[in-house]
Amino acid sequence: MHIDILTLFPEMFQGMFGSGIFKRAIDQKLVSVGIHNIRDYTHDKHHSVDDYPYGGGAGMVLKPEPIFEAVESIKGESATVPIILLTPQGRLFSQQVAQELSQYSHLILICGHYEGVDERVREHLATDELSIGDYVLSGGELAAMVVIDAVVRLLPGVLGSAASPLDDSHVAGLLEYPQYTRPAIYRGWSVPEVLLSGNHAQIADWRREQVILRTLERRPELLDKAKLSSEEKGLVQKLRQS
Ligand code: 6GU
Repeated sequence: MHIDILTLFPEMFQGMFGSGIFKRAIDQKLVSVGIHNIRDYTHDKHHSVDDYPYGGGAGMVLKPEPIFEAVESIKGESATVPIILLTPQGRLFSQQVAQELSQYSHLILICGHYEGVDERVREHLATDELSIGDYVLSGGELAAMVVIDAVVRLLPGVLGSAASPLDDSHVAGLLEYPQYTRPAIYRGWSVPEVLLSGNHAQIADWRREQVILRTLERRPELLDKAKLSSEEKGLVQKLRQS
């Protein structure tokens, strides 16, 4: 996958791509990233990226020309690459959207800033708009990083063979079971007995029950949407009654 990012603050992305799973994924050529400064696509002598809103009001609005020109120069001939505007007005990002985006070989992300982006960018350039939640960030950069993180870790080979993204919370629409490692007793707090038993069938049953229990306690609304086996549905019934 190749990801192009249009931003006024390219330096914000250095940390993310310089370490951890991203650095490894980039070194292994599983993903490549182009970080483009929107300001580089201006032509006036002040390199203006924003201007006052027509009709008045507070704040500045990102001008359309540099954003259109940046996208057009990056996109080349491809007609199918998603052009995603990060904005609090976008559709809500989720694991399902991450999975959907992970199927593309190329993504273009536009980070909005200031009070907004000229509406013609939404209408005539962006093919999708994403928000990462119901709160306002000062720019789309952190949102772009969230989207990229969730998408890139789904790409084949990025997490390595041992860790499977299929077990993650939210992949099946439910929360993950609790995890423990050594020591078996820490400050008097013991690891659940069943996990030390070596009985894999019992461990699997316990984990399935924990998944349902946790989700019921913390995010009950997820259970209504999740695809449950008939056994799991029985478990929900039982736990709801107890
Ligand atoms: Cl994508 N952008 C901004 N500025 N704020 C947000 C957001 C995006 N998603 C949630 N809040």
